[in-house]
This record gives sequence, structure tokens and C-alpha cells, in this order.
Amino acid sequence: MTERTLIVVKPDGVQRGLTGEILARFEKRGFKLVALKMLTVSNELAEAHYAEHKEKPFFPSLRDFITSSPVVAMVLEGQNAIPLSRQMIGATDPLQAAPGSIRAEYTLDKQANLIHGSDSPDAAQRELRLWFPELQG
Ligand code: IDP
Ligand code: MG
Repeated sequence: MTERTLIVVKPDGVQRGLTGEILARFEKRGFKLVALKMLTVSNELAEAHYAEHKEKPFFPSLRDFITSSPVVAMVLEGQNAIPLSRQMIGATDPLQAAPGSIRAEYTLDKQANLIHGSDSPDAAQRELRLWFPELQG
């Protein structure tokens, strides 16, 4: 099934110069790049995007992190794009991130973990509306 997913290279990934490398992994895998933009996340977008985490103890720190400097957001398309990209990204817990996954290759931090990817079709639809309203229609 062809799916679209939202991928965001977080501030740490952009600052460390890993945007191209991360995008290249998805391109080489066979995903189609549908849209791409660099932006600084507002508090409003951070709170809407991470609404499910609003009550978590780490939320204030997460909001400060994601709004701290520019990110690169992209829409990727491909067969099973949502679960496949999550597999390529690796688990949130650094100790659980599969060897070879993006997080396992480039980070050991649970918060500054380089990349966001939608985790379900519902999340992808919600996040794509939020980040790329210009694509809807
Ligand atoms: P995900 O990005 O793998 O889907 P989520 O559990 O949805 O992980 O959490 C969203 C983001 O919040 C994570 O990618 C990470 O940046 C941050 N985060 C999650 N759990 C923690 C934590 O326990 N401490 C600090 N930051 C966290
Ligand atoms: Mg998540």
C-alpha cells in the first residue's frame, strides 16, 4: 500500500549536518520525496504536533528543544512508508534502537534523537495537515 509520512530532521540533526545523510537513506531505500522545507517550529506547532505528550514530564524540555533552531520537514511516499520509515528510524529508547537504524548509527540521546517519523496512518494524516497544509486539497 502506498503511504505518505511526515519525516522531520530535528534541530540536532540539522546542526550536526546530517540532513543530507538522513534524506539520502530514505531516497536510496526507494522512497519518493514529495515535499521538503526548512522552518523554525513555533510553540503552537510544537504543542499541536506533540499533543499526545503534553502532560508528560519531559514535555517542556521537548518543546524547548524542537523550537530551538531550524528543522527540515519532508513528506516521503512509498509502499508501507509509515512502518518502514519507523523501522529505519529506530526505537525512541537508545538502548532499544536496532543496530543500523538512523538513531542507532548517529545518536545516544533519548531527546536529541535526530528525527521524527509518523507512527500510524492516523498520525501521518494529522501531522501532514499540520506541517504541509498546502499539500491538502
Ligand atoms: P518517537 O519520536 O520515537 O515517536 P515519542 O515517544 O513519540 O517518540 O516521543 C516524542 C519525542 O519526545 C521523542 O522523539 C524524543 O525526542 C522525546 N522524548 C520521548 N521520550 C522522552 C524522554 O523520556 N525524555 C526526553 N525526551 C523524550
Ligand atoms: Mg511518536
